[in-house]
Amino acid sequence: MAGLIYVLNGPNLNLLGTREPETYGRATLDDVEQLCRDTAKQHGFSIEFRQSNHEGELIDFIQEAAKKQAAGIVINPAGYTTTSVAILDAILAVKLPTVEVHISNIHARESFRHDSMISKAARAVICGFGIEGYALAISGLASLLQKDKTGKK
Ligand code: CA2
Repeated sequence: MAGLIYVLNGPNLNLLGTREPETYGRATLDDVEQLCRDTAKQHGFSIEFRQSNHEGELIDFIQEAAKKQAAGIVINPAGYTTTSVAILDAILAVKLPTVEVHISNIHARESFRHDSMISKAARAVICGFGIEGYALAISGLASLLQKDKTGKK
């Protein structure tokens, strides 16, 4: 295995597939986890998949990722996207390559969803592809990590 990727999910994402299917689709968080595991495996990575409704717990997960020497992080910060200086600081502190993912196209929605704190520390941002965005984020992160390793652009 090339390494470990932490996939982190913020508040209310445990409700995926049970509410608001017009915005977030019908797949459950278990389906997202399976998709992430399958995608990571194709690239030789394993994943640690977590969800929390609590800001501090998400920060603990980010610090744990660094402690476990994870290769990188994929995070859907959900409702903490535009407000959490603390999650931004955690990502800046651990310096792990981080890809931010959103199921919906946040830029086509209410303006309060547009300005992400987390994007300031992310290597890349994906939104609007539904849960497929998680697979794209993992593939993209695997490619970034490979390029970092070989020094190629
Ligand atoms: O599109 C995304 O992935 C979001 O990060 C989802 C967040 C929202 O606050 C962001 O602006 C965009 C909300 C997550 C709530 O998840 C639910 C899932 C199913 C049903 C209800 C909420």
